[in-house]
Amino acid sequence: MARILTKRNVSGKKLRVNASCPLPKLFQRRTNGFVGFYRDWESYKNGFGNLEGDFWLGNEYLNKLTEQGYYILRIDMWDFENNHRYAIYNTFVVKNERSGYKLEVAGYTGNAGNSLGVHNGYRFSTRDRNNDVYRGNCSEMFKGGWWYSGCYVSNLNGRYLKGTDTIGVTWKHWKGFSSMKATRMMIRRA
Ligand SMILES: [Ca+2]
Repeated sequence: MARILTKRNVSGKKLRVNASCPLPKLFQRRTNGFVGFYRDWESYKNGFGNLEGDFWLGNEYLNKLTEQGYYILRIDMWDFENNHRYAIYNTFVVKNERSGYKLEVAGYTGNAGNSLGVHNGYRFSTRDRNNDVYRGNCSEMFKGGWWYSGCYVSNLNGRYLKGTDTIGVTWKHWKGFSSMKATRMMIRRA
């Protein structure tokens, strides 16, 4: 039996979410710099961007889905030479807003290296919501919204750029501070 949740999508329209759907659900995509990811709390909460292009589906959406079922997280990434790597986590939960959309992630497999594991247990931070454990503001320093700890080992919502820069779209276990050409993050019912 399908469980339908009602959510507002990135343009504010209500959408129906089939919570029992086994198909992968894309919630982040980077392919170019046309959509800026240096956004505030409300933007990351409700989602932004273009579902046909680059977007973040929304922390509220992730919370609603992942707290009521078991979800696997899959992350794919490509460098500017079109090499591809992936990371899979067999546990992925985004806690509610009150918790700061705290991340629970475990069970890494893949070939990209485990650059999200150290973010386990940390709250989401945006430029206007300093929830990290560093004395400064990690989001402001590294130009993204993420589960910064003190500050990061991955920064997939960083600034889209070509080259090596700490504010880029980075996954340290694979490419260090070399920014990615493309990324996508998706969840699938376990
Ligand atoms: Ca801080």
